[in-house]
Amino acid sequence: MSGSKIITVQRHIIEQERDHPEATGELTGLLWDLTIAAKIISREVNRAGLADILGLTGQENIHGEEVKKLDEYANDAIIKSMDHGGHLCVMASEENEDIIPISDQYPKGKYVLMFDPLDGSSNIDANVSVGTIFSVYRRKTTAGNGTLEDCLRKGVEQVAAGYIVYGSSTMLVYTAGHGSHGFTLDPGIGEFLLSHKNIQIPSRGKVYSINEGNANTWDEGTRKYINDLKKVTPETGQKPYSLRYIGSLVADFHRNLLYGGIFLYPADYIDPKKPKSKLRLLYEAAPLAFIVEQAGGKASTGDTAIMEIKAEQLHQKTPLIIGSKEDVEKYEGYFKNK
Ligand code: AFP
Repeated sequence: MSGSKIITVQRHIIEQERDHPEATGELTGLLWDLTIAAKIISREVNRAGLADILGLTGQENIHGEEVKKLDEYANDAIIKSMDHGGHLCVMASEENEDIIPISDQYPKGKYVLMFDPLDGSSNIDANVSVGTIFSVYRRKTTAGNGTLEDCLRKGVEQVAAGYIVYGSSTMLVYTAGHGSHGFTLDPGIGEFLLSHKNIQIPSRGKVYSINEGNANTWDEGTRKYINDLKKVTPETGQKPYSLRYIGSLVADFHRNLLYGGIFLYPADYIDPKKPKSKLRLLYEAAPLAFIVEQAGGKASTGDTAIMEIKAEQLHQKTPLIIGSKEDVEKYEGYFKNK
């Protein structure tokens, strides 16, 4: 074992809180509960490949209940881990059409939790990394049950955000506004240990991540930008960027966060009067924007900072261009001049 300190996520959260004497410990409790949900989901995701041979899905379990699909399982695991802790007044999930109230039997807290329980789950049967994304806001209403108003927010109002990527190992990356930090789950002891302190995304990358099959639906600026990334200019030494696209947002984002690069899911302009986006503002774009900004990167729609968009609807969609600062800024130049 090397000489570096072993820091669990719990200790890290507590130590961050100590720097803020006004903190009540509620956010610490909330984040702690979330790590429990993450471990439960991680265990289940790791067993996914055994589902058919062990009869884990699409059949009845020993209690005679039908075994749920993994995204529903993850959704339930988060709700059941979070609803009774007294930290939350309301939740919203990518899987639920409406807000999720806290049951009358449980105390209500001052925070709002929004999450995408298992993003990229269509990839799971191929053993591709998937992820959970979460976002925490302080409530706007003052007492009782939280409302839709508590959920329809601007990204800049987030107090914490994070994701868990279930990959070759399970990693949690979170920010509470003091840098973005990564923890790797040690399955032997069941703890997330600090492995990536104060992550800094390189200011420029060599990778772009986009679904190029959609090229005919893009705006002119995006088309030109992507074309230019492939150019070779011997005079300046510019080499083409490499394309890396998994199709699982957390996995694509995580790689680019560590190595540098740009992820793009622009709007579909097949009908130029009605551009259509795919990714969700509250459950995907805003939390990842908070994390990338805390790591020195940037997130944009092309002309607006993701963090500045006020949600009008729970499942609102947005274009998402996210990653290394200089790469995102360069894209914005192309987008504005389209
Ligand atoms: P699923 O959860 O249905 O697999 O969708 C994944 C996702 O929302 C996001 O994780 C990917 O970045 C994006 O969709 C991929 O979309 P395309 O398949 O259109 O490229």
